[in-house]
Amino acid sequence: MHDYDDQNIFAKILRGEIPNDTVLETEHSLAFRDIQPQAPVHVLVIPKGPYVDYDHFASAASDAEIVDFTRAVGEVCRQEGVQEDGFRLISNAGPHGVQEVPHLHVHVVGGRRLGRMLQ
Ligand code: IU
Repeated sequence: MHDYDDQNIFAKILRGEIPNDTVLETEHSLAFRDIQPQAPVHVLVIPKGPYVDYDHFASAASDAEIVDFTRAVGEVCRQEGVQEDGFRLISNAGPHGVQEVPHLHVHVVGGRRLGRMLQ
């Protein structure tokens, strides 16, 4: 279920094999701009550990990793200035969630009024 592919693009970003536009780095998390932004603010926040999706992370990560990641998402929202007008957090998982990259990521999307749901 949670087989981790260490050749996925975010694993390569974490290993420094592929460049990225970092907005925040913490002990256990990295946040960088999505290469195909869907809104003025579109940042991906990922844990540095090899977790496929939210369920895998929530069940296998340490408390320290979970706290760090949760705080990193909040810090990105503050840093990007979307706290006041609002934003959306999305984490796609598996085929029904149309997850493209099998490494947990939370999309932080904002900077404009969004539709009721993203496709
Ligand atoms: P997902 O469907 O939630 O798995 O979306 C993956 C996201 O990763 C998508 O928004 C891509 O534009 C984004 N992305 C990226 O930022 N950098 C990359 O090298 C690749 C995908 I490949």
